[in-house]
Amino acid sequence: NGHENAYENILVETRERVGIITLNRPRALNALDAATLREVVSASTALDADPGIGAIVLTGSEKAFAAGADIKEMAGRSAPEMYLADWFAGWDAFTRVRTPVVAAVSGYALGGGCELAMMCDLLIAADTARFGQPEINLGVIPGMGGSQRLARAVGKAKAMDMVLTGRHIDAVEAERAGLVSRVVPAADLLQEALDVAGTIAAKSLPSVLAAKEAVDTAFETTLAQGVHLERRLFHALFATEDQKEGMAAFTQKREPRFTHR
Ligand code: CO8
Repeated sequence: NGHENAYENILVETRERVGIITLNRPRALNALDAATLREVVSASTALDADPGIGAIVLTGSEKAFAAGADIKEMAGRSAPEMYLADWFAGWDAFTRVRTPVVAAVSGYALGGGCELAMMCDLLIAADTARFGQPEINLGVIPGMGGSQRLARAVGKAKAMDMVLTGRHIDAVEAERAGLVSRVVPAADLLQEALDVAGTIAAKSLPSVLAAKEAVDTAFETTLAQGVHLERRLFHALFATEDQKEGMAAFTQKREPRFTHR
């Protein structure tokens, strides 16, 4: 189906309606350099445009989801160079993917790795996962949205703790703090993520996209505006055959057969 293109730093495959992107730069613990950014954006955008894909899984290796932005690539650059290149702005395209993305995190998710995981819609962690924003140890701060998304995900107290000290947290602490939705044994991580993605991909796609848009809006606007948008999206879904089918199936006590999936 055309998604298994020759990328250098990622692997892409599809299983039924689920696309899988695997960060694959083992010699640098999946550090996110500019080439990897381009490939993740290209692969996720292509999967997003494919109506045969209903959910995407983003994962790394057992040892590292990603150990950060590529420090060696940035180390020698000047402020004007960083500013003129608008370093990291390319990741914004990844956050515009409308198809739900499930991050499956094993091992290190540090710096840009933690930030990339937080750009996904749902985080599932292996019990080996370690999350951190260690940029403070490099004389900088998070640059891929970490200070903002971590504060929204875990609140000010723990975000300040992590961003100011560079301390890593383990999977248990990450789940307790609300950063991840589930923790599973490392050996079960990919299967769990594929099950979650498969469950989402089996729903009616318009309702899935609307649901993601509605929840994302909660982090961008006031309560009244968010509730208003939700209600309008809810009304609009009554224009789909799948709303008729879903509600008919409920009253007839059978499984729905959705058309838009
Ligand atoms: N960038 C580039 N290369 C990396 C990175 C990285 N973020 N992380 C690991 N690598 C490389 C190592 O340099 C090493 O390469 P080599 O074999 O050529 O020396 C290889 O991956 C394996 O790593 P280690 O030998 O260090 O493996 P360990 O198991 O001993 O340690 C750690 C694993 C603890 C994850 C360790 O690699 C580490 O601390 N990595 C860096 C973590 C970090 O600080 N991440 C934040 C990066 S900064 C960021 O994401 C936001 C932008 C901030 C701007 C910074 C500007 C300078």
